[in-house]
Amino acid sequence: MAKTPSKSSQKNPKQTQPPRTDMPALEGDYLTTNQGTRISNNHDSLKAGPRGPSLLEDFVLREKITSFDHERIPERAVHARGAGAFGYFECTKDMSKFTEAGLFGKPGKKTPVLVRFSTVAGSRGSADTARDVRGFAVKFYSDEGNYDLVGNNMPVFFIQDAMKFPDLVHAVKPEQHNEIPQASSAHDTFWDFISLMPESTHMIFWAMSDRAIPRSYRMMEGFGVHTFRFVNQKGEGTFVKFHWKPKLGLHGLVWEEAQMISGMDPDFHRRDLFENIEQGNAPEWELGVQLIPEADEHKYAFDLLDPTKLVPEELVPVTVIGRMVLDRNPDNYFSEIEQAVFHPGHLVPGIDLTNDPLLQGRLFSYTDTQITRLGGPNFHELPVNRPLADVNNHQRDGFGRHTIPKGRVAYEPNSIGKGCPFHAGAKMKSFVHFTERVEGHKVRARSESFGDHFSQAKLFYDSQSAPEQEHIRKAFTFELSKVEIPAIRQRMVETLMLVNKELAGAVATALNLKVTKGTEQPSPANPDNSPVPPNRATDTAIYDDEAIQRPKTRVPLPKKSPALSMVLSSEPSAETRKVAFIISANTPAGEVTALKKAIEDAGGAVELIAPEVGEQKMGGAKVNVPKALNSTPSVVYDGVAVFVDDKSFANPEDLGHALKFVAQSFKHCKTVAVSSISKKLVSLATMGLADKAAPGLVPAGAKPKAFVEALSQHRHWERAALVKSLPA
Ligand code: HDD
Repeated sequence: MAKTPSKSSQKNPKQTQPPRTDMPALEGDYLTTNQGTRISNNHDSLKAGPRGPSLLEDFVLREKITSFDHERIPERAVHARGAGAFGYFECTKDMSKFTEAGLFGKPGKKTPVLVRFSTVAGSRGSADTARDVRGFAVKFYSDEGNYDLVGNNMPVFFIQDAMKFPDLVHAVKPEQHNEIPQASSAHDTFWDFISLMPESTHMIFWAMSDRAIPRSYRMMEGFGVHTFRFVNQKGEGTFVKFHWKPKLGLHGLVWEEAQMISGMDPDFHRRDLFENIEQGNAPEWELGVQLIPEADEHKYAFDLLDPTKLVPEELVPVTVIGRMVLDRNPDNYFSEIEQAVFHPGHLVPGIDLTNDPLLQGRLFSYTDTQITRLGGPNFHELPVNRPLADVNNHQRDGFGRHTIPKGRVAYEPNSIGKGCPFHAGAKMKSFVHFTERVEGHKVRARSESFGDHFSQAKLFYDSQSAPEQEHIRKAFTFELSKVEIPAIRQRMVETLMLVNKELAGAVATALNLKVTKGTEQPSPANPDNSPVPPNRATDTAIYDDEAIQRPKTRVPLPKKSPALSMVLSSEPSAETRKVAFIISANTPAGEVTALKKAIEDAGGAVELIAPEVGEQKMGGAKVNVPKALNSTPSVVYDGVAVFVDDKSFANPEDLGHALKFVAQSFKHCKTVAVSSISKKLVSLATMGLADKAAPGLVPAGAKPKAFVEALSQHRHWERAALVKSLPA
């Protein structure tokens, strides 16, 4: 009689954490070859005489060098640079009305996760703080199989159709003739492409905003980008958009700071994530969903299937359904992060796809790329990729197979294996695709409902606070000033005209260009007759499928959406903020102790910096100093307290370092505390600008609380106008 599979959970009862194949630390063990043969000498190759030639028969040397030669695997074609951590997702709201996915079914239910954050354009060794989109990929090791939510820290994308992805990536990657620049979009080919692709306009505004230079991975949002579908047990669908909201709020760096960090601490984001998890500051996000009934598919002024559009929270609120905590660092980056495989097609029952043409193309790309990257089809057997749910099928062989299938049967149907494994019927929590009715003409074309490329860019820009708008203007100016071909700069300014004339005018002036009127010209790519500048690639075929019944009046966009602004949507907090204390032998120790306590009580951290590291005197106290002035830049801190004067240093170079540290902190709008001895030094460093009261400048004698309050503001953007003339 055939064995019936159990109806209960598919989870392998033995495992509650992502599976691992641990190699313990090798203490007390003998060195061996890969065959287990003990090695007598790991320093010298086998030679014919101590000064003679090495011998080919040295299998120990050859095995070691062969292994080394093949250590690197191809880096990811995009998102090569990244950092990851493990943790858990906890469901906080019963979503079973909308989805049968077990991980969203019961409040309190915990599911292990792996998250990998990344930049997109740079190579694996590139700097963390490049201006770029950040990948935000989450693998849920759910009882019903692995579910991957492979998103970004921006809710929209550059292009509408996967057909353009290789072009986009080739345009942003280093230019092919000289392989320059690394991890930067500030070059001709990128802006050439963008200026010819009106559909990229919305996303380019996000990419020029501070979202593209996050302070920390722990302080960014994540988005699923596409519209997905929840499917419940009755087979009913609901459109869903996913949002990750960080507990620490949304914060960016100053662009100049980001560039400096690229040189001074290229691992800034990886280090920040790793250190905070080690210190017990487990970063946390809420998972929110926007739910849209199937019946409302055509309700809005934009198309839900268009990945260059978001659904404003004013139209559809975000409902929080869970929280994610990252509390464990990888033990080995290569095994657990470099070999991790994410895929938008790794789905579980209850979560399904839509016909977004960008998503559809992704479904092919992610498996395909792993075959090159991980050398074959068995990447799911690597420990970090293995599901907790049982894997039972007749797939066999291939490079790097770990599983040892037993018995005679590798086919279905079979009788020799008692018919096992069986098909899982719909009631057995199997994946059943949402039964969407699909019909249409076979066309290589785009829906006319994808045609408005500017309204949401305008909404995004209009929703920003004044300093954020200024940062966007400066980012456009910076990037375009690196573009060598004048026609590209001109085309981009014309695009900006279609979003905001003032912004376009300011960028044009900064680039010494003339503002044209943004030629208003109807185009097939713009059925709504939104203005399109000339010289565009307007050869996208638009197909208006009359069978689609769209209501005559559709819900318009709001005028503003505060949720799109980082400044307007974040609460002040000093939690996990890092403050530098510059100290020396003549530092007033009492002031240090009081401020340190206040910062730590608020959840922040303090690091002492002095001319020398190690144990030393600070005022009357003895302290251990972890960081030296000559090797520690201001840009990796959120604020500074200056407990030194211009006479504190025996070596004039150290005075130079201290002056630079304070000047940069002040210029980058950070909180700066003056102590009873540092007024003159701070004045010298800031060219007298700090002599008067300034936002975020905490004067000598102020209560420690005042510093903490200022620190929790993140940056004091109001100071930007004052510090323009300070050199960096
Ligand atoms: Fe992609 C990796 C996110 C469009 C093809 N993508 C990759 C990663 C993230 C995203 C976070 C890194 C995952 C990791 O950490 O390992 N990609 C996105 C988002 C997109 C998007 C949010 C649009 C909404 N991607 C996209 C398209 C294609 C790809 C349209 C191709 C048609 N993406 C890939 C890839 C990568 C990848 C080449 C490189 C390495 C990998 O997959 O595993 O297949």
